[in-house]
Amino acid sequence: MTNNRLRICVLSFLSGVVLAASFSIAQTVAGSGLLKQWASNVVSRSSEYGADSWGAKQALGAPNTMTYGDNGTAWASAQRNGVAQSITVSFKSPVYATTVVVRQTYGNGFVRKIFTVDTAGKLREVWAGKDKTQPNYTVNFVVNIPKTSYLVKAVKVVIDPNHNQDAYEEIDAIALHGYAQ
Ligand SMILES: [Ca+2]
Repeated sequence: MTNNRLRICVLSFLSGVVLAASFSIAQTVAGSGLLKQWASNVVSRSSEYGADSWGAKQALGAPNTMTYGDNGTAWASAQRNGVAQSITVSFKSPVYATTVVVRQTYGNGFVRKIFTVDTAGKLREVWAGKDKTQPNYTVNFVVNIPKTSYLVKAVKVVIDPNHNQDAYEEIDAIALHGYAQ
């Protein structure tokens, strides 16, 4: 086997691993009991740019938008700018939550509020503040919260579409980390 062929084999092996990893929806960190899940269902959204590309469903599953910019593999609201927008997504396994991750891929820096939704459907605001996520890169905006005393089945993310007047504010994926007990 030549060096080049070897390199191609290694690369295709690595891309296979990445591909396999990107499709897993949930993962437990060995030994800790910490469950990390990507969103599995859209509960509601204020609006969406399309039913398929840029639709709310694009915020589900593991990240698949790997370049910063206006990509149909991420959720965008119907209007480039305007009133506050939101998306609520649910997760397969309710957890006592510790972290919410909002993967921003365009117009970054737009998250304004995060709510948890418990198993009875009750909303609680768990974060509000300044999202200092910078543009030009795909970024996992990580919000750590005190471990909730209740099981969380969904999260609502409120965004400001006016954060970047020249861009849509786009979310590729949303994760929930927490413990089953
Ligand atoms: Ca905008």
